[in-house]
Amino acid sequence: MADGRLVIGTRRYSSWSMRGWLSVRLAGLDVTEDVIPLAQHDTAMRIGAVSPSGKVPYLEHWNVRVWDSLAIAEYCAEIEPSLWPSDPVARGLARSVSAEMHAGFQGLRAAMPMNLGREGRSLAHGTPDAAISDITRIDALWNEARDNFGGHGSYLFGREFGNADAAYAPVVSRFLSYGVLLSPAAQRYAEAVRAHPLVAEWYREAAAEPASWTTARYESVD
Ligand SMILES: N[C@@H](CCC(=O)N[C@@H](CS)C(=O)NCC(=O)O)C(=O)O
Repeated sequence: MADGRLVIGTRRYSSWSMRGWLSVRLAGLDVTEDVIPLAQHDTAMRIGAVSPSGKVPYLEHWNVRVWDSLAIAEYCAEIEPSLWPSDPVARGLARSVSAEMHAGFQGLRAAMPMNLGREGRSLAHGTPDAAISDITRIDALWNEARDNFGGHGSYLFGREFGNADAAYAPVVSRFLSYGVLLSPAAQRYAEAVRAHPLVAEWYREAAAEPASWTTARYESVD
């Protein structure tokens, strides 16, 4: 019997679920995974029945209830501290860039929603300024983390894929599917994240979701 459950939304679309799932899997929690398809007639009712915020991801582990991807990341790091870098300066940056993702980049998120089933996307009316400035900032912060703490590893803080990489994995998917032009180091980082076994597993499971879970709300955007 599992130690709890993780409730997530449609893998194809749910960037917040992807972040929470990555942290949970990296921490090795033994939980079942319940998927609630997004944008269906009963989605709000089904999520509301389990998650106090009315949003996914939502985690129950032993007798602990945690919702919101950043809270889940912190909870997972209590169990597996290596999800944050051990060096306090690196850890400060890892927490900050994760919080920056969690609280911001609305321009990018609005212009380029995650859809793991669509590659080679383009924006019919060009990339809005707000998205361009988010892309510029993300490229810079990835380079700052990698230049200072990446060492010989492929990830933001070295060889281990941690909570900060989980926070940016859905951003990577947007950059790759829209063909966003990045600095060479940021492009290499994006490709390393996409190739990580857990990210690849999430993509595979997204591709295996029932066709009936696709919805015009997410498919009709550029
Ligand atoms: N700040 C939250 C955001 C969670 C969120 O917005 N989740 C979306 C799915 S990606 C959701 O549950 N939406 C409710 C719905 O679609 O009915 C987090 O970090 O977990």
